[in-house]
Amino acid sequence: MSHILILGGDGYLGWPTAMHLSSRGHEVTVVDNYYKRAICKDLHINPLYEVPDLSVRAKRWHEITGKEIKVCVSDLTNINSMNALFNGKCNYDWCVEKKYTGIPDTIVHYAEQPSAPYSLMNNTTANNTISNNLLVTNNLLYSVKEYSRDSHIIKLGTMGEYGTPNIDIEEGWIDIEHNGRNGKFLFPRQGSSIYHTTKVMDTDLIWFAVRTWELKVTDLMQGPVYGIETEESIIDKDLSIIFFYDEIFGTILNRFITQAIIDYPLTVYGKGGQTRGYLNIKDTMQCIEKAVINPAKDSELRIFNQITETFSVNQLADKVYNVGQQLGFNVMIESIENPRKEAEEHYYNPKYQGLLELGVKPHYLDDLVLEGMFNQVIKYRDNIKKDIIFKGIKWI
Ligand code: USQ
Repeated sequence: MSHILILGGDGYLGWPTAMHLSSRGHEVTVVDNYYKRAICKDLHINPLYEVPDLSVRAKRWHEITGKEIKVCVSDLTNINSMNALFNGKCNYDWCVEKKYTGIPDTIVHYAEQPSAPYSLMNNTTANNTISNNLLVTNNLLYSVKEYSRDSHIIKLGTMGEYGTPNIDIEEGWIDIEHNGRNGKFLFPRQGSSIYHTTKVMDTDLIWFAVRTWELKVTDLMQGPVYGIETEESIIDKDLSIIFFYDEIFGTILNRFITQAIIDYPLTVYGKGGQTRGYLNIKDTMQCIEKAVINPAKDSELRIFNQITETFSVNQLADKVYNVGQQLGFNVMIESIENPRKEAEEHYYNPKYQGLLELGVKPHYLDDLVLEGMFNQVIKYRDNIKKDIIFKGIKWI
């Protein structure tokens, strides 16, 4: 079993990943600076229900399972804070035994500002996104180079790094023949927001570190995630996943379900032909676990496309409409002017074999999954704030 650091352990994916890996016997430490909570406070964004801070959640996890998830609240844009995770100088905010667990075998890096709309609100939010995301990634690479070269870094990238090219999307790399010669290169990247562009720059930093310092990294190009529960989150209310439905932090399917419940027309941006690769949050858990137990090789930048199926916005809206109507909701669909700059009709054919070959068994999006989401979200109907669903943050 390994010792795993999860950077960004407070988020939509971080906390469920911590529980998932802890329940499988790994020794887990979560680190976060509550940056996303601070943005939410500033912008008056509420999740569907409040979730306790990491120390409370880790304590509850320990009470229920007897397992420990160590908690460290720390700003990793500061290199001393990052180094402290590797040199034993870290101050834990919660743990059973104040004993340093040693060099991590694996680091899961989620510690980034994840919202494309936030990154395009104004120059300050763009700069915040760039500085937070790139500094954390660069600091991590430096700390691993300094203290822990054998650790496996699992970095959360995004399918949005590729954009929507008019050719098939490979898993990270492409063979190019040019003027009679051949070479293998990172697949061309063209981020569709400042946020997505920071992910592209992360990939370049990582590739530099792999080539130069011989680190081993798995970069996961993940699509928009949906879902409200995992195997572990349902054990107790205090272990719930933080769930957003607002324009800034909510991903499309989570938003559509919430909108359908309160008779808010589903906000299809433009023509609705925008196609992306999606996955259930339960599959994010599986993908990370598979990457942990099957690490990249020394000096390898291994890239997987972390999706299980593709849908257009219109297809998602139709699915939510059909299931919502069957459940007695008055679901409406409205095409509104697209606040984003993106292709609304385009070719999209990504490959996503790698994680399936490692043994991930997808939970596909069927009516039962949608019904389950409706049944969960409706419990919090009275908490839903209409005014945060759509503000129309414009790309241009
Ligand atoms: N969309 C609508 N209506 C809405 C919300 C979204 O039509 O009310 C459309 C968007 O225009 C876009 C698609 O749905 O074409 C997906 O949007 P999204 O908000 O679910 O996802 P996105 O902004 O791309 O970002 C999310 C996560 C991000 C992650 C990314 C994966 O917030 O952290 O990296 O999904 S990907 O999209 O593959 O880059």
